Amino acid sequence: MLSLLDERPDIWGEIRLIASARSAGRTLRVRGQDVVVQALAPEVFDGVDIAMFDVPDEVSAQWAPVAAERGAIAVDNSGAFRMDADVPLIVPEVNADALADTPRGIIANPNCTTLSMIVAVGALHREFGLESLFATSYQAASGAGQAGIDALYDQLAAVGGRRDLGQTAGDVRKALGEDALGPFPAPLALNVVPWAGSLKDGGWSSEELKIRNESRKILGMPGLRVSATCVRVPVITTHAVAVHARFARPVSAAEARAVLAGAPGVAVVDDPAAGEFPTPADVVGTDPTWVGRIRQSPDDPNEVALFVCGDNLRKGAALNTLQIAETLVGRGLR
Ligand code: 2RA
Repeated sequence: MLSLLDERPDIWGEIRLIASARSAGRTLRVRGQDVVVQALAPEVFDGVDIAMFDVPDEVSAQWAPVAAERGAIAVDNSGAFRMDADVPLIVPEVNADALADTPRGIIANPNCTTLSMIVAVGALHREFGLESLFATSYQAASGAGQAGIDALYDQLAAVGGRRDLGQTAGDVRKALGEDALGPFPAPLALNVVPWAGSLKDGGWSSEELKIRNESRKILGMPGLRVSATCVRVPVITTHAVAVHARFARPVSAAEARAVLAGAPGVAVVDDPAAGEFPTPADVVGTDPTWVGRIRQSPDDPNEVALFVCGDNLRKGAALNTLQIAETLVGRGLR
């Protein structure tokens, strides 16, 4: 968030940094200025136009309403308010108009996996009319926080150079030891893990239901047919999603490619003959939603398949939060 603030357009007057009492008093540099971190308290929101929250759900649930009561619009990156009917869930490239209605003074930022694909899906929906969405995610370790990053680096260090591993059932798990799994339910090094989030009804993971529910809300399609499978892969940062989208009419690969190439926030890299398509390692640290492998289904002319990559810490989190703030200001809503 702080490094993106340095890069983004200057819509800011005073910037206040607010954190728990533990971090209060530290000095951080923002937009070329030293700013002393203040401890979270109701008064720190007095006079604030936009309060961007990047904290656990329970902290947002308690404090975003306080910021709103004190006159700020809270842009919240947690899951606390995303599905509340009176809180808009915003991706500026897709549904910025929903910013006009913020009855609680709170705006929610979607989950990073939804954000990694929804700009591309939204652009195609605008043009062709989405009917159903099937998605399989390939999620980076940083989606599980610093503990996820640390676990993956440690596991990679432990298996590095071990040419004996990955050949017998359970050998990687045994070599690492159960304590090395970190926040993941199985080894991530030399592996993929079909799990992210917590267990919900019917065997779905919370992450899979977030993709479904959030996509429906952002696109304004409460009955949209959505099915997702979320998988963790040994990548540090940048989520990838294989998307199969069915539209109201036949859509050729060329038509889909042209729409995506012209869509704000989307970058198309799609030349498989030359080995060119987006991969997390090639796009991490960048802002766009990267799209490649655009194909029309051979069995259903209305269905398009694509492979999407988005940096889960930038567009998937801090960047979208900042874009919401910039859009509020750009539209004169703040
Ligand atoms: C994950 N999307 O990747 C989650 C983080 N919010 O685990």
